[in-house]
Amino acid sequence: MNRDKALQIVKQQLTDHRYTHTIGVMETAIELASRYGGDPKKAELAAIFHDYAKFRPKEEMKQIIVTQKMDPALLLYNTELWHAPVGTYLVREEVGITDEEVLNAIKYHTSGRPNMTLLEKIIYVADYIEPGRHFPGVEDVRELAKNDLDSALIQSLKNTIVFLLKKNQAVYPDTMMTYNSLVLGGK
Ligand code: DGI
Ligand code: FE
Ligand code: FE
Ligand code: FE
Repeated sequence: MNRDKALQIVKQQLTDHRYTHTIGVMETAIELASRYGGDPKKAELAAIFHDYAKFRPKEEMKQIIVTQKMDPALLLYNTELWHAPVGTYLVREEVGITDEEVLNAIKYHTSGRPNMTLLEKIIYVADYIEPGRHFPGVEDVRELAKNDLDSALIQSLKNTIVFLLKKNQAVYPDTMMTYNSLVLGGK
């Protein structure tokens, strides 16, 4: 699918603000792909659709998690986690994307997972550092991403975990496992 067609499809699913974020993730992901030897076309496609399900009703997302037999623990944690795996399902069903690498990059863009592929890391980090992001610590991650994608990934996971802890929120186990596996050198 070409970029214009993909953007036209995703625009209908998003607010203007989230669409602008998506463009930022797309441009950043392509840049990271060229820097780290990733596939720029897959990075483009995964970035465009990464937040496809962001504004689906919670009830619909819950239904999909249950009927598609996704991790039931998702239902216990922050609902913000749901749009990533649900997005993968909807992008396959509604848009017809079948590339497993692209689908996995969408699926793991919020939580990460141990042993992430290069494409998954690119989308995770691009989502965190795209130019529209302004949270504390983002500039450090932008600097790290210029030289070392894994360091950028660890730092963004760490920031997210600390952010959740400060708000007294639970941390989804995959997020913790991703962080641990990177720190322990599993990559
Ligand atoms: O969809 P975006 O806002 O572009 O970004 P995202 O998909 O990375 O969503 C991250 C949000 O999810 C962030 O505000 C924190 C929240 N969240 C809640 N629980 C967890 C979590 N993020 C991670 N990584 N792990 C959690 O356990
Ligand atoms: Fe997201
Ligand atoms: Fe993210
Ligand atoms: Fe996003």
